[in-house]
Amino acid sequence: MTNSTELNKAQETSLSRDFTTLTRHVLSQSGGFSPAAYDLSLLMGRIALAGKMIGRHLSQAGLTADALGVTGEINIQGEAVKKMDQYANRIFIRAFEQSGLVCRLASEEMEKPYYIPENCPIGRYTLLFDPIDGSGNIDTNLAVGTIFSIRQQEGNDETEEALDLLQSGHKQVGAGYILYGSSTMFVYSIGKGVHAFTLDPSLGEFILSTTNIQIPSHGSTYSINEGNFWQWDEGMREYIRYVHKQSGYSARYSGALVADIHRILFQGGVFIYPGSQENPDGKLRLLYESAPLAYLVTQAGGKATTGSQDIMDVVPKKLHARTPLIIGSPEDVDLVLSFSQTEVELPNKG
Ligand code: AFP
Repeated sequence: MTNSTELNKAQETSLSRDFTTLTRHVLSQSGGFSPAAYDLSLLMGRIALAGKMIGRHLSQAGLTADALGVTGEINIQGEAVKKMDQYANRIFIRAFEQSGLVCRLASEEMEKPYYIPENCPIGRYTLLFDPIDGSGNIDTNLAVGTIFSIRQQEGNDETEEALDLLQSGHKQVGAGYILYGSSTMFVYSIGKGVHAFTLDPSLGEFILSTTNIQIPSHGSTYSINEGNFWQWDEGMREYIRYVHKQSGYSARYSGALVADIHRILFQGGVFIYPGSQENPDGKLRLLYESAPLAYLVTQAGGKATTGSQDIMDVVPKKLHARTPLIIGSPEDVDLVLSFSQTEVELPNKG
């Protein structure tokens, strides 16, 4: 009797878990069954579909013709375009054509926003995304990600500068990432906490795996490309010397922002991509890398700053603007800032 009751309970738990799919969760998070809630859940479902297709392509990367290596083109950032970058960008465009959801897409791979005129009278949203973050990892079968930011469609600026997109991170109505790692995960927020879903390949569905993620206030990880040490200002170099002298810190840096942030979201710590003498604004792009991750990490109780300004407050001057980034557990972000800002209380640096 006890055994069968326990069995029923276990079955109930696993059934209720398996039925909490991503789109159902978004619907319940956006407060009911209004047309706006349906639109947002459909939109998130299309992003998830794009993610599943990208994940499928990545999982066969060594076996298909157009997954590894570069196309021979140079993108707007001056970087060599990888075949997967181009493929994933096309997947996003196809996922939103004729969806009626998104009027405009902007990505790392496109110089100007991509308009979908047939969606514009009804599409309420603009989607900004980095189709493959960390694409340098693909050829060696390491983790990569996709980052996305959702904004309400405002205005109809079709100029190259897309002036109506040049607004702060507070304009985001949702953001998230997909991590293609040992499993494929979808992590998102629409301003009501941060929630993680794991792709169940047998169902083809993202199933809720962790709800209301809270970033630890401190973690042992510091994540930064120390190869650039001599290009940073003295404050940043001092921070690195400090963690080298302390016990309890571990350097972890994968070359894919999404993978590094995912670790920090769950286990705490700090990710840093500072400005350098050559590139004072660093490498990372504000609108589709730093701002969406700042939105998520802030929702989880963390912090994100350029070093002098909250990332969420930064108003970009152009679509592909870059920004330095210090992001993660609040105590660890404050510690980094303490090496360059006197107004933050200094820890014991003995
Ligand atoms: P790619 O997508 O061009 O590989 O760049 C990845 C990235 O934007 C971010 O995901 C990494 O954290 C960062 O660049 C790595 O840059 P470095 O190689 O300069 O450390």
